[in-house]
Amino acid sequence: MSQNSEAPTKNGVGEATPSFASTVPELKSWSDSESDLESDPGDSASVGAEAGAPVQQKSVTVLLMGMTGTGKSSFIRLLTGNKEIKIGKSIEPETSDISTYDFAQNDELEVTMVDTPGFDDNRAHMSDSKLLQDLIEFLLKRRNAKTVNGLIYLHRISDVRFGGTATRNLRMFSRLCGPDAMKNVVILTTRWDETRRDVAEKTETDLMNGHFKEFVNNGAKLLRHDNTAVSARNVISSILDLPPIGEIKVVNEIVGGRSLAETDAGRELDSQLTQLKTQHVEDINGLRDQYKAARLAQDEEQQAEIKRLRDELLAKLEKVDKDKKNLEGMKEWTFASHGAQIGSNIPFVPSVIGTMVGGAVGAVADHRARKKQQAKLRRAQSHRAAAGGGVVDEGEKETEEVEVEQVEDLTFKAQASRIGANIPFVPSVIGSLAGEALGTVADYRKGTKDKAKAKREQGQTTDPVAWFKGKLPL
Ligand SMILES: Nc1nc2c(ncn2[C@@H]2O[C@H](COP(=O)(O)OP(=O)(O)OP(=O)(O)O)[C@@H](O)[C@H]2O)c(=O)[nH]1
Ligand SMILES: [Mg+2]
Repeated sequence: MSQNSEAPTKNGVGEATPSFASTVPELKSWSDSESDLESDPGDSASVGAEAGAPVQQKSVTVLLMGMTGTGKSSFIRLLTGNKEIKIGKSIEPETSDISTYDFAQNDELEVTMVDTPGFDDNRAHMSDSKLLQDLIEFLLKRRNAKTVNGLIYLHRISDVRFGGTATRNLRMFSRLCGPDAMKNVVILTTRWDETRRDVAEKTETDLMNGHFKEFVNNGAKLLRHDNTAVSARNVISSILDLPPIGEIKVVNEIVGGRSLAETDAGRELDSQLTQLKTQHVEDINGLRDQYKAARLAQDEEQQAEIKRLRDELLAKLEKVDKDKKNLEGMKEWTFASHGAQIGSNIPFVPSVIGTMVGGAVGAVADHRARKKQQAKLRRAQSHRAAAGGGVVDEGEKETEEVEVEQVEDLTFKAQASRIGANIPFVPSVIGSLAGEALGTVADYRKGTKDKAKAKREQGQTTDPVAWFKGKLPL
């Protein structure tokens, strides 16, 4: 039996479920909590089955977070068997992008695991503000399409002290998720395989009464992982039964109109970066006193070492300073300016209209891209003509001509009508007509603009007052 299977599973009220139970995915968990009596997702699913309602989610998404080196990528590799997932060989951070990995739990259920890098100011090529932005953009992109069902926060049980970076990551995680998501959180302690059992258990108790207390009190589970596939699968099984979270706090904040910098997570990061800056300045100043002492003692080796440390700290200070400025710039990063293009919906607007507006935005982009493509094709044609040569391949020429034709045919009217016809819940004829009407107006206005432009280019005036003046004698 794996170590994880012997682990007590702590739920929101701090009860321990029997260890064996957690190894059997089919078993429903037992608890004395009244809320369990009111709603049992397992039971309602089976009632739904009888009534012909959808019985099971087809897709489940699990997001992993935690400090670098805690074993996020290793965990996903164990689950998926994907050998291409890179895991760290040194203390240097390994993962630098957010990546997803899919695997089939069974015939009816696909699980998407999301691997993320940890927040770490020592990371050379990536900043924490960029990571926050990436996380938010990632969550917005998947908004509604694939709701997050579970969040796993990893921590090494072998760490004798809860260091600064661990604290920073845990605080960021807490601010990103918010208390409401905690029922879907698993705090996973790793490296049980390499830690003395009594020491690990003592650390676990300390964590439960200290750093993880707020999480457990809000409903998070505390589980153990011993680096085996069985243990990883048990953890995932405990998440699959959970109902989807909806949106986690940071997404709601952004969609509700806050800028990225003004979300709780953004503010937390700002205060962390300010703290780091102060710390680096203090450390550099402390080194200055040591340097003076080394000079008095004429200890050249010591002087050189202190200078090296100072340069290292200066580089860190510069990086943090840059990161802080970058985060300040994200006061401009709002759902309206960025999120709407990333996410599928617009805040407070019914999804039908949101989809239409989204479609229209997409169609304009599409239109521009096609215009560019048209110009490119034309340039290529005129170059060939200037070079005196035609298109060698007749088939290619034909394709090219069809492409130009398609591009030219792409009026707003045609596009709007196409979008209108696809509005959900609106009969396609009506949607198509409404879209066509809007598109016709847009085309008319565009046509007028184009004519005015052509006249301007020929030196003719389009200003009615000037035109009138031009008609006056003298
Ligand atoms: N013994 C033991 N080693 C582990 C465990 N989990 C991870 N490791 C090792 O810890 C190191 C870091 O693991 P990763 O999976 O790369 O950690 P990560 O959280 O993805 O780290 P970043 O990508 O840098 O954020 C690797 O050498 C793993 O082999 C575990 O449960 N037990
Ligand atoms: Mg990793």
